[in-house]
Amino acid sequence: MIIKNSRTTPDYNRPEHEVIDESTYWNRRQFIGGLTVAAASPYIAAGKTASGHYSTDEKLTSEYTVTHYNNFYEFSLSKDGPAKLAKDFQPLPWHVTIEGEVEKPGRYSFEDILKWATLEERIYRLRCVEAWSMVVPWKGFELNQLIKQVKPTSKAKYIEFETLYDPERMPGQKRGALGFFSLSWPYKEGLRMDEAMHPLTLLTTGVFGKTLPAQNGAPLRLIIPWKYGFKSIKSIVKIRFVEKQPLNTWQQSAPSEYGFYANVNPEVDHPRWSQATERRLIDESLFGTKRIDTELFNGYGKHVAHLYKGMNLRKNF
Ligand SMILES: Nc1nc2c(c(=O)[nH]1)N[C@H]1C(S)=C(S)[C@@H](COP(=O)(O)O)O[C@H]1N2
Ligand SMILES: [Mo]
Repeated sequence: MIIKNSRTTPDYNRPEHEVIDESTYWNRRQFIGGLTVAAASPYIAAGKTASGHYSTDEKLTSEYTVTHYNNFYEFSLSKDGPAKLAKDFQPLPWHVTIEGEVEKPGRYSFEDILKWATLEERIYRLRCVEAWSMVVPWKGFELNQLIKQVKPTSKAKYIEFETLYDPERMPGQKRGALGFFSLSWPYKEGLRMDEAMHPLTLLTTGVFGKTLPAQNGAPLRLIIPWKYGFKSIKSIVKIRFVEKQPLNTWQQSAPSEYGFYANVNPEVDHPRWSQATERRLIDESLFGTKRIDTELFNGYGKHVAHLYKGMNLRKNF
């Protein structure tokens, strides 16, 4: 894990009041949003929580940090590399191929997909397997909205996702080896169907009220907030409905270190470091950030623990 401090960046001295203003703004948006979703939400109907139960009101990570401290190996292995190397990446036009065990396969444009979507803002914690975390206001829609449109068959038990493979536009893909691992392209991820249908699972198109920057996975990326960040695959071009559990890129490259489930779990350490705590990144002062306790399922247990009832989480890491 390499931590870099971007002291040379012009936004480094971003005034504190801007951060506070943002967080107040988003919290207010969430409150209003919460009222509109209340009627449709089974959780609220059951009286479990008040408005905004999917979003956290924790202090947001700064927009600069969210968009300049990235993991996107298709561009670079460093944290500040993706923002620089993806600067001229033009995502549109964009198409997503939907195939496999599905009644309506096809090659859909980004605009086609957006027609199916009800976009909303969600403030989620993002916990990287490298033991840092952020609080991010995403804009997106529940993946289940897309799934319902394309109608999976009864054989569809899992979904496999793929990132764009285009080494001319994503220079990191020209590199085969990654440290002592070898990572093969395209980057792949997978979810079990019930995880994919869960209302917390978002396809996101924006962040901080703006269109998603290329370094954050434009134009369309997954966010699964109870799983380690590597599950949240960026710049998706393929969605395949399958019968068998897919092999995700990180599991393929280091199966003893990264599993299929990758649920955040403070009790199951990474073989090379502890997962009990995390560094919560708030602004560019990365070394000054607080270490906080990591929570099971990244704090989303009340929404998702039932998905893993009876499963050995140590074995299925
Ligand atoms: N295609 C692709 N998706 C990816 C990655 C990547 O390297 N390539 N990195 C993952 C990791 S490890 C994390 S922590 C998150 C980081 O998302 P962010 O840069 O928007 O914070 O993206 C995930 N999705
Ligand atoms: Mo990550």
